[in-house]
Formats: sequence, C-alpha cells, structure tokens
Amino acid sequence: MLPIKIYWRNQVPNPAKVLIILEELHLPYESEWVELDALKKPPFTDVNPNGRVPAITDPNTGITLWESAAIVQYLIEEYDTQHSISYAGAPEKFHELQWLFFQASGQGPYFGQAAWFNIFHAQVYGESPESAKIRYGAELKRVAGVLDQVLSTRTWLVGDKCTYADLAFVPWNLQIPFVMSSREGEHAWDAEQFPHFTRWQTAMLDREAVQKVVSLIGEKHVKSA
Ligand SMILES: N[C@@H](CCC(=O)N[C@@H](CS)C(=O)NCC(=O)O)C(=O)O
Repeated sequence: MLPIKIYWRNQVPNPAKVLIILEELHLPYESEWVELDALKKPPFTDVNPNGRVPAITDPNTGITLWESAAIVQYLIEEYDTQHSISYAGAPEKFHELQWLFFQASGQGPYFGQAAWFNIFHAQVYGESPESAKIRYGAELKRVAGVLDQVLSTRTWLVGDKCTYADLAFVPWNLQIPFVMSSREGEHAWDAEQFPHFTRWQTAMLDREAVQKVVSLIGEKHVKSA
C-alpha cells in the first residue's frame, strides 16, 4: 500500500484527529507541511477550497478529501475492514456517526472559539470581550458535561470497545488546559468536576497509537514507522 498524504500543521487538533486513526489502523502515511500563509491560496486551495488542514490524498484510491470527520469516516470505511475501532452493524455504526457529528459540530467549533477568545483575540485586537469568554467557556464545560454524564454509565461512547467515535474527541480534549488556562474562579476548568470524562480521556491517552500521535504533535513532518 502507498502512503496516504496528510496535509499537516503541527500543534493543532484537527490534523491530529486524522493521525490517530491512521496510527490506530497501522496505515502508511506521510505529511505535507502547509505554511500558514499558503493555506488560503493555490495550490493548497485546489486541494481544500476551505483553506484549512487536514486534507488527504490517497494514491491507493485516487481520492482527495478534506474536513477531518469526513476523512475519519473514509479511513474507517475503506480500511477498518476488521472493525478494530468501529462496528459493522446497526445501531452501533449510526451511533458512531452521531458522536462523530457531535464532535465535529459541538466540540471542535466551540472549543475552537473558546481558544480564540481566551487566547488569540487579544493578541490581534488588544482586548477580548469577557462575554464571549464566558459564553464559549460555558459551552466547553457543557459539552464536557454531556460526555461526562453519558460516560457515567458506560466505558465507551458506543458498544463495549473504544471506537473512532471516542478517539475523535482526544485532540480537542487535550487542548482544554491550554484553552482555559487564563480563566479563574467559577470560570476555570476543573477536571475533577468531570470524573468520567477524565477517566475516558486518560484511557484513550494510554493507547499506543494515541501516545505515538501525542509524541508527534509538535513535529513539522510526520511519517508512519
Ligand atoms: N472543520 C474543519 C476544521 C479545520 C481547521 O479549523 N483546521 C485548523 C487547524 S486545527 C486550520 O487549518 N486553521 C488555519 C486557519 O483557519 O487559517 C475540520 O474538522 O477539518
């Protein structure tokens, strides 16, 4: 099998989400670094008109794909033939999709806005609105609370094993201490308020593939072993 090309930037969660699945499935891959100022113009916008990473090209099937959740779904359908991190049948395969959609629409964008207003907005505009910090910090905790509640009665989100639906949450979960580092008092992040969520994230961080990605997340170029 030829290596899958992943368009990559380091230290950011969405490319790492795809890398976890590539590692879990033991697929060959190689990164292509995209400079920040190259994201929003050709040739990269010919790959992803949205001008963001990740995107992939898979020379084995000829597909080019962007949006991390769509890429995850593709890798699972094409390559998780043994169903090591997915289920073949209903209702589990639909519940996996449900959680993947929740991650892509409910976790990623809200955690991303919390990061923007808590950290980056002031670097660009000199100040950051407290109301936006409150709004997105509260939403981050609400999403963690939904997961914590569900995980209070089960080990994994779907079925009785760790699936891609769980793993998709790992990279943004990892960012929480950084995203919330400037918040204090009632607005601060306190992992002890989310014990089931924390147990779940810790169990995923123990996995070999996830540890490998955590060790690679700062690298400018990543490649399968
Ligand atoms: N919904 C997209 C989000 C992709 C995204 O926001 N990527 C970030 C890195 S995590 C990026 O490329 N940011 C650069 C920019 O927005 O210019 C996905 O899940 O792939």
